[in-house]
Amino acid sequence: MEAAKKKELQALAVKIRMAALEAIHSLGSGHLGGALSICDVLAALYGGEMRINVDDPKWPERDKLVCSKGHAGPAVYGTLAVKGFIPYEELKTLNRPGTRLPSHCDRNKTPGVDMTTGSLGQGTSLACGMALGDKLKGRNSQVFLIVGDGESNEGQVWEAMAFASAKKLDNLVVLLDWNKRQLDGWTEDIYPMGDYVAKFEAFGFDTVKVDGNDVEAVAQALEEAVPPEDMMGIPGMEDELRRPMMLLIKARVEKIKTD
Ligand SMILES: Cc1ncc(C[n+]2csc(CCOP(=O)(O)OP(=O)(O)O)c2C)c(N)n1
Ligand SMILES: [Mg+2]
Repeated sequence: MEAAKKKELQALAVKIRMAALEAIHSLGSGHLGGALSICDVLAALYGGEMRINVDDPKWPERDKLVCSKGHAGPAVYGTLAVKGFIPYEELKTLNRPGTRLPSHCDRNKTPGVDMTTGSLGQGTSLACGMALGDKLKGRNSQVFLIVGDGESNEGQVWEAMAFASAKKLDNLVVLLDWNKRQLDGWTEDIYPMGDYVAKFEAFGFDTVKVDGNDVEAVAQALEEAVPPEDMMGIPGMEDELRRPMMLLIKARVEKIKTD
């Protein structure tokens, strides 16, 4: 990646972090950690990888984001404000009466939000439906799905992942936010899920592990995740490429021993 592009993405990630913080600070409460852990991912997506149109947020051919961990709404809103989908000042209305920015993502309220989420697990099935729908319509669109590591305790996540693989949803990119926390505890203590990479590979996904606090690394992994068009149509090769993708977004968080 060119140095200028890297700088641009890093600056965008900082802006998104600040915007998410400002929104949550103005309200006085919210899922701060869950929002902050996806800011670099959002910068990589909205800073280049995603095909979007600020003037036409519902453009059918666009790439779509499903933030299945809907409680990270303030990070999504921060991104949309920085990109110009909503006025920056509106962030201060987070979860206030009459707002277009409820605490959890709502596609009927916020321009640029592609799917309503908040009940953990459900966004995964919705994203698969959207990816399949885009394929049936012949659209060249990607669906990016952010899933929490705690959220992956939900059986619905695995039902959806099996579906994605069975339907060869190569236009689906799952970003598993391995921030190691869920609400007030360590994911490992509450309900350890073992090896995410092995699980997703067993479900028929291609997988990549990436440093979730390195926006350049996330952007590069995303670029490689989207199947190259010129490889399609090659007999024998096509089936190999028609697999959904999972990026394990590893936060630089380590368990602190207190004893
Ligand atoms: C079905 C369902 N059960 C419980 C909750 C309450 N809840 C909100 S956030 C959260 C923890 C989620 O952890 P994780 O997916 O790791 O997200 P993070 O906070 O790390 O972003 C829970 C249990 C919910 N939103 N939906
Ligand atoms: Mg988590």
